[in-house]
Amino acid sequence: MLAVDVPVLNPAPFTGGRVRPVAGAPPERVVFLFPRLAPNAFKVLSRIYGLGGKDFYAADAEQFFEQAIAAAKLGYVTEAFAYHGATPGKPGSSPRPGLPPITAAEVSLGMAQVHRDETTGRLKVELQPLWKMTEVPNRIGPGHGACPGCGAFPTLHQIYNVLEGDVVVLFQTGCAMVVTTGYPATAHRINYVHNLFQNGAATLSGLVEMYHERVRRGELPASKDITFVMISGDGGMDIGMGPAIGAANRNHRMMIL
Ligand SMILES: Cc1ncc(C[n+]2csc(CCOP(=O)(O)OP(=O)(O)O)c2C)c(N)n1
Ligand code: SF4
Repeated sequence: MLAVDVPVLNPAPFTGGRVRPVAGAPPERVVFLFPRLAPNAFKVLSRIYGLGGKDFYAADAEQFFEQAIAAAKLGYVTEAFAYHGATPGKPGSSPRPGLPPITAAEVSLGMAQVHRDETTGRLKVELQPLWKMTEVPNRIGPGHGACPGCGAFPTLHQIYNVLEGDVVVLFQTGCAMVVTTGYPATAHRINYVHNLFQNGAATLSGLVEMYHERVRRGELPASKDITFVMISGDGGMDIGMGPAIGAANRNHRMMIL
């Protein structure tokens, strides 16, 4: 038996079925004794609801109770997992094929040369002219939902132009993330991750460390060209300020833009 000690405001006589109060318990507390349950005696029905902002009404909840009661009466669960109230769409259809992922070779065109000045220790960066940079294919595909004239994407393109090799990018929540990731498509032609303002820096720094650790163990091929970049806005730099400063203090090999 399993004993559960429950404080009660109104210790009325308990008339439950298999669960019963212990005789002689003080009047302000009731100790219930539950028959010890066999392993896996619980039956679980998982239901996902509210997808796509669908409302959830009392009638929906009643359906859940009816399904639970039916399972209890049957003694087993016929449908362990189901979506509730979701529109199935067109199950056979698939999105139109988009542009292929960008390869590292396509974007490694020498748009920036970096030299260390050995006397001062400073880095000297020489950039190709902007007209020359137009040769670099964009890691963000065209046709996304940004407003015409949005400044975010030319800026990103300029940064991407000078980053050679593989790039893993994490966008925090914000307009640039929303307009490029309309389900089921994506405009990102490189490895892309999204996470929340307060999680972005922790997520990307974790990926950085996981990557280098797996390279160290010989589980991933070493690439000296991989760059981890987090794209942040004022959301990420106020709600996510602490994790971003933490990532900077820990000195992970990543960039925050
Ligand atoms: C964890 C979390 N907190 C708060 C919000 C609400 N929120 C949505 S967008 C946004 C501001 C985003 O600003 P910014 O990062 O500059 O992006 P942009 O203005 O380009 O959309 C906030 C606070 C959210 N989506 N998620
Ligand atoms: S940030 Fe968003 S709302 Fe602003 S111009 Fe760009 S796409 Fe439009």
